[in-house]
Amino acid sequence: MEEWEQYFSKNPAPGAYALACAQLKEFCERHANYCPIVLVTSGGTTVPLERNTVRFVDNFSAGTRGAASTEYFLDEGYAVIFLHRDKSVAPFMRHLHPGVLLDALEEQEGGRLALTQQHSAQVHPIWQSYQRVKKEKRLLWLNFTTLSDYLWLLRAATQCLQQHAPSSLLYLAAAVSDFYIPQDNISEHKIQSSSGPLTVTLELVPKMLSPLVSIWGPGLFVTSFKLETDGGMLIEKATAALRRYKHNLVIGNLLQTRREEVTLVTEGNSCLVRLSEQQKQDNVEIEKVIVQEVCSRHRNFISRQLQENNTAQ
Ligand code: PAZ
Repeated sequence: MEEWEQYFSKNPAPGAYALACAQLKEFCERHANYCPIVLVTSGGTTVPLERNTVRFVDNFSAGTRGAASTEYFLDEGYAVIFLHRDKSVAPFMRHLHPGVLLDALEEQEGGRLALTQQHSAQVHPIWQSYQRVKKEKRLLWLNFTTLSDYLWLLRAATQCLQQHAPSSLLYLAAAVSDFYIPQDNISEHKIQSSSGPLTVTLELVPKMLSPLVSIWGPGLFVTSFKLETDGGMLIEKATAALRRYKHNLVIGNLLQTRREEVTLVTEGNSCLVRLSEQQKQDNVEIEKVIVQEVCSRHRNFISRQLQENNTAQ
């Protein structure tokens, strides 16, 4: 049995998983004939140290990339499955920071609170887009917290979308833990400090891109992200991932500069995307540029696949 198969040999948490699978099926069937569908993964996964979890290992990702990209995919006409870390940055809502919101309100006659004219003008187009997407039911919200929740949902979503290849796209922006504690080794209850210093051994998570590309989602356009902190390694690591998993696109980014530049790596080619000074002044988000580029490559991919299918017939 492959390592990844062992991971899925245990059952998922009951209830929420079954509901998510039903939602995925309904969502994909409803949209597949009308628009392309993208799975956007977003935010970081946790690795619990205890089964009744008090403590866990986490990472830095707030989910900004995934949330912003979701809005731009919706603008491009996609239906979006937004698989995100619970309480991470959310599309549309991200523009309304709770702290700032209090400053954006003013008291009207009669004591009613309303947005100031300036804030109302800013929020209005976001509110309109949100309402349109909601009416068209083009956004499916699925959430995870732990690595395990994430992996089960990733597999289910990929298998659903596979039925609708090549017009479905995976955009894997979540920061997924590379390490975990297997179920059998997790302490049932809160680890006691009275037992002295804690030594934890984290095992390597099986590389899920491998079954994802070749078994769960063959024929899908798969875009993964690769994060590094050492600029000298980025392209090499991104290229190695592409060669190893044989998917369509790796987007390399550095922790320090990820809001202003990324590198799109395909077989034999790497293309730096960097916001210009003008774009920064105009508050253009890099996700807008990334998503436009990914959609254009996805459209070319679809055309090529259709041509190949026609030639084969
Ligand atoms: O969530 P965020 O906007 O703060 O960061 C985005 C990101 C750096 C997590 C993403 O662009 C990324 O690189 N995800 C993949 C990370 C990896 O597994 O290498």
